[in-house]
Amino acid sequence: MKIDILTLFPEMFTNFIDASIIGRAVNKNIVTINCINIRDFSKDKHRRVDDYPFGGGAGMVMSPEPIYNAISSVKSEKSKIIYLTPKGRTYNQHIANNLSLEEHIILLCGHYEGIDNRVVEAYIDDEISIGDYVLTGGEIAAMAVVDSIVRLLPGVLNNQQSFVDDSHFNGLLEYPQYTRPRIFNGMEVPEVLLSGNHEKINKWRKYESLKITYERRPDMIEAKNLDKEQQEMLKDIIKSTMNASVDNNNLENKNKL
Ligand code: 6GU
Repeated sequence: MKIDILTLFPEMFTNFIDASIIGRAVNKNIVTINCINIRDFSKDKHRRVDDYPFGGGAGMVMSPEPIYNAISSVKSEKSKIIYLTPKGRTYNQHIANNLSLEEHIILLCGHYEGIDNRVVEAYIDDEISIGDYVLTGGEIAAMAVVDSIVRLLPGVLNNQQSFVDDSHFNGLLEYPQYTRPRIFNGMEVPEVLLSGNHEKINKWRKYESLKITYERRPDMIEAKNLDKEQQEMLKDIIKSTMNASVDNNNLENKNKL
């Protein structure tokens, strides 16, 4: 896969591209990541890349020519061109999975009050936001997108199993994990994980995954088709949370007396 990042701040990406799992994927030539400085494509003698908005209003708008020229310098028929903007559709694992199948991705990082809309209309295939909050620019969002895609590419993670259990990959949040020591500050690791009984362990993990998802992201439970075993587990989880809240109410009432 090839990824080109069009940005006014290419230096923000240096450590990100070199470090850890992304760095390893680059070294193994599984992915090529280039940063292109949009300012290099300004024809203006002061290398300006922004201008005042037509119609007035606060802030500056990124001019269309430097962005268009930067896109043209890397684009081919196979390129998927994505603009990172808080106005985009909200990024999720499903989008990451689809993007990991692309050959060439171009990520355009916006700044100021955004970019001239003619560029968006004519040259952008998709607009992505990484959540409902505003960042000063698209760079951190671009890093989130690159990271989530690259880790899915074959050969990047050592253990191919490792992303199928991830939170979100199968539409649920991940079960809790533990490592040594067996007792830490008086807290023990759940007994079942030490049992060596893999059927029991898998069942426990399936239950815990369902439970944490039900508690934190009921919307994900709604969206998912549960198998028979999960449906039974969910009934049990609902029952025990109702009992727990009854217990809590009793406790609260007791405390009031
Ligand atoms: Cl993609 N860009 C900016 N500037 N802010 C954001 C974002 C992107 N996603 C969430 N907030």
